[in-house]
Amino acid sequence: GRAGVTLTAREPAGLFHAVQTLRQLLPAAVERDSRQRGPWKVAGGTITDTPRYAYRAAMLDVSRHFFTVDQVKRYIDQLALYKINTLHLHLSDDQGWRIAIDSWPRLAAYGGSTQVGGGPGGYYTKAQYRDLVRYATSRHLEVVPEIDMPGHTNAALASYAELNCDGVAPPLYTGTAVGFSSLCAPKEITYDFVDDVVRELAALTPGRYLHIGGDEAHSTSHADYMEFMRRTQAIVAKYGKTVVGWHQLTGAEQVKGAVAQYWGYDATGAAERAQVAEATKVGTKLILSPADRTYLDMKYDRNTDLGQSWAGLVEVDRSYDWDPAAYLAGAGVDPGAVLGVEAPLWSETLSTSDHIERMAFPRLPGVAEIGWSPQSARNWDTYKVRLAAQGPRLTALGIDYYRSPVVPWPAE
Ligand code: NGO
Repeated sequence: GRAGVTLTAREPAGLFHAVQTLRQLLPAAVERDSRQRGPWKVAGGTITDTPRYAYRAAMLDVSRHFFTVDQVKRYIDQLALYKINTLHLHLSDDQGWRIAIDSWPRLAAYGGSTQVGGGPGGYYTKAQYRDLVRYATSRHLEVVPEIDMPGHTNAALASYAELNCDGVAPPLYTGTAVGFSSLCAPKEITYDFVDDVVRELAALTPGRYLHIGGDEAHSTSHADYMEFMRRTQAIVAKYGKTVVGWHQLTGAEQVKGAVAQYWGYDATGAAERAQVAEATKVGTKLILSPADRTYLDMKYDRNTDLGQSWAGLVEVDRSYDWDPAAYLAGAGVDPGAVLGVEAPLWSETLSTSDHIERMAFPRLPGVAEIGWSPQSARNWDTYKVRLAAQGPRLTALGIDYYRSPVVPWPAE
């Protein structure tokens, strides 16, 4: 009406998301953190809105470089503004173990003591982690914790000699190579370790999902990988969580209800795509994170100072202009198998909030729209105009976004 705005929703999350829409209808100055002059008018009308996908996520790699609770909260606020409802935290990798585990205290105390480049690293105490989860929950984001296994485990292997097949702990690692580490699948203590870690992590997790990684296990034999993934999935199920794994999980038998996160790109071979499609036939669902579209750590163009380019250069239009329902249709994936989309941000080259924001913005709002809007309401030519209008809002929020030349930004 003339005097106010009425918001209604079926669930609290809907009201929260309606408020985010209302924020975007107000002038950009509302986003400043100092008092602004009114009056603030909102155009009259009715908006009926509902998301295309239930799973609309962003991932932050806090292992390669550690990010503090406050830095993660800052990112959560930015994600919530665009109705992202899931935060996947990549909590362990070769370079650092970032979550306190009481039964294996050296994981965080020693395994979390450094990061890429050799800086001091860090980890979350359980109290800090619970605070982070509470903060995310208050903004209607579900936290999906990931412990990447059996590869990407040098930080754990360095912390406990007995986890290594040869019983010798390797040194901590601060480089950026992948594929050189593996838990020891034939050793029984490996599953005591996995059970303890999963039990403690599940107890910290009100959400449904627990991500077990499973990518790039180049130092694990195929037989060992099969056995390790079989037993580890059973442990996750025992503690009441739904398994998520990178799509290499589809090379092993999947527990009922498992979710695979596809991170292939244009050069991914037909056999690999077919294996993922095959998995969906037995009920495995998919999260789509194609690296040449949604990887926020890919450089925008040749001149981007941060990031990597192994999946190509990912300008803002390329990142926006694809349809999750069609993406793997050629390989035989039914659109109904797709739970949603996720934009991962890997941190080999990123160590500050400014770095996060220059890579996430303005591509993140595009992934958020892919997750939210029906395909029929989406096209780059109209989107780029709407995205341009976000520029002053990002500025008001203090977000140092990439001024992509393909977006018609207004003069600020
Ligand atoms: C890959 C790899 C990660 C890297 C990332 C960098 C996955 C799932 N495993 O994505 O370890 O950090 O690329 O872009």
